[in-house]
Amino acid sequence: MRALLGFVGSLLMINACNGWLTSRINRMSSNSSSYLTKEALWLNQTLDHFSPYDDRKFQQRYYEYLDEFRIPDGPIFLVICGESECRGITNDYMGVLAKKFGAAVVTLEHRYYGKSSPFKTFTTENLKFLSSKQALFDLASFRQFYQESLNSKLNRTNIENPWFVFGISYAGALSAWFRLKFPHLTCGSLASSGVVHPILDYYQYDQQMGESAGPECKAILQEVTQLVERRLPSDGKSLKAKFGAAALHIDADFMYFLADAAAVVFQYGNPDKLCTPMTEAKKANEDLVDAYAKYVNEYYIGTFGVDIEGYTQEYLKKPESTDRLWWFQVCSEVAFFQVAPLNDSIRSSKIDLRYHLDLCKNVFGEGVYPEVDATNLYYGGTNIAGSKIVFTNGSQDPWRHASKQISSPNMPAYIVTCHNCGHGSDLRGCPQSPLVLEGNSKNCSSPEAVNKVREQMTEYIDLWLSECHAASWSSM
Ligand SMILES: *[C@@H]1O[C@H](CO)[C@@H](O)[C@H](O)[C@H]1NC(C)=O
Ligand SMILES: *[C@@H]1O[C@H](CO)[C@@H](O)[C@H](O)[C@H]1NC(C)=O
Ligand SMILES: *[C@@H]1O[C@H](CO)[C@@H](O)[C@H](O)[C@H]1NC(C)=O
Ligand SMILES: *[C@@H]1O[C@H](CO)[C@@H](O)[C@H](O)[C@H]1NC(C)=O
Ligand SMILES: *[C@@H]1O[C@H](CO)[C@@H](O)[C@H](O)[C@H]1NC(C)=O
Ligand SMILES: CC(=O)N[C@H]1CO[C@H](CO)[C@@H](O)[C@@H]1O
Repeated sequence: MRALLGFVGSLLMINACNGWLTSRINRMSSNSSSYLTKEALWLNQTLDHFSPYDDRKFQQRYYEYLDEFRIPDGPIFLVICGESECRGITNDYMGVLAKKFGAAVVTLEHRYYGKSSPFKTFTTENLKFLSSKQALFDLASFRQFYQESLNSKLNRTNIENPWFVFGISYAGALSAWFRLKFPHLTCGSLASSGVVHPILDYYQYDQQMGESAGPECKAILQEVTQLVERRLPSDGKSLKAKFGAAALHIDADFMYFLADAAAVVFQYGNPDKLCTPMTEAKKANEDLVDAYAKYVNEYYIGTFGVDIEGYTQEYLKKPESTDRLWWFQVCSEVAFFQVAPLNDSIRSSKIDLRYHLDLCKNVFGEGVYPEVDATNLYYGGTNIAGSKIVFTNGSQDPWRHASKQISSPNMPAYIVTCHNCGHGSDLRGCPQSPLVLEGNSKNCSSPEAVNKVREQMTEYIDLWLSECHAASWSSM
């Protein structure tokens, strides 16, 4: 998680990242009722879509859920899996949408993650085919492959079902970008907390944490950072041990870990798990570092299940470490470095651009650099010239400033506003850890806010699917 888009983490399970966004959540639960299906299917995928000479293939995993499918002409919902292992089709609000629309739901594991890796080890050389551009092409060729295999199952040729793509977080960005780059292959897109705007120094992440925490809790978290910074030089070893983080030899890695530990509650809709005990400790005049250590051990390491090892650069350098994957995408393509803002930061000012660039260099070697400008040139950032894309964001989610928050014609944007509305709340409900099944909105501090946005996005899905249908009938 350092990367924290998804989270690099370790055992959650909702959907996406290893990087930052999501993956922790993904690994969190292996409860089979958390999935609509876990039965893996495979296709042979092209390793390099952009080389005219290289015809190597690798095996890519996918899933299909047909229980609600209205044969033969129901829509096909492609749920994009992001930067983490994809263990099945998550049983979140997608299950409700499938029922409502009589849709088949399919999910493709992102190349390199989980069981869809072309290589056994992730040396920097082996990672060269890991990019959002290759991943989008994978999705396009999967879309054709699946439509053809469905056609042959139904004993027909040249028929197109209406498709719609979905994704959360990095996968949300892929969802928007898929519609942008392959508009003929989908009727529309939902980009839930889709981070379509790669930013080199993403200081807004920390700022949003502060805003979500509110002035009182923010001031306490800032005080914790100052206390830790003051004690580190003389008492580093025992201080780190208190947090179960003795393995973090590099002080800035430790400070990053402490910042992530706080971030997670805002990202996944649990602000009170952190702010309540910290405010109480402050009122009782307790040692704030001890109170924070208690929270980190019980919640971040305990309940949330983060793995400290993922924060050590020694570990990230090992070619077999799967945490390298998202970091590689970060260090080569999208950055989103969660740096300290110049002013009023929660995290340590040691977490700056230099820290991240050094990490990239240390972990991947000279020559890997986050080409954020090139990425934005390719996709357009918040000026994305797409159409029929719904953008949704949670009001408390530190990632929302990397998404598209302003509506434009044909690309409506909604914000899900509530006290615990975080990353992907529209599809996952809240809070997301401990995991709430089926994207339930009942534990959101304002379920109506979530349900309202769900209604709005459902109207667009309906409209765009029907326009797609009309077009495909008229061309026949
Ligand atoms: C799995 O889900 C079921 C149904 O929601 C629940 O009763 C059970 O406690 C869950 N098990 C675990 C290990 O989370
Ligand atoms: C993938 O390739 C292997 C080896 O060439 C082949 O045996 C298998 O049938 C292919 N799978 C699909 C789904 O085409
Ligand atoms: C598919 O079409 C073929 C040729 O018309 C026919 O023999 C076969 O019974 C059909 N199968 C199904 C499942 O409809
Ligand atoms: C620093 O942040 C505070 C609170 O957000 C703001 O009032 C102040 O104007 C900022 N100062 C500078 C120099 O940006
Ligand atoms: C949801 O709310 C109910 C009470 O309204 C509470 O008992 C339950 O623990 C909450 N679940 C989560 C995951 O917060
Ligand atoms: C659609 C929507 O509500 N967008 C808002 C998202 O958040 C930004 C920043 O807070 C607002 O300026 C937008 O209006």
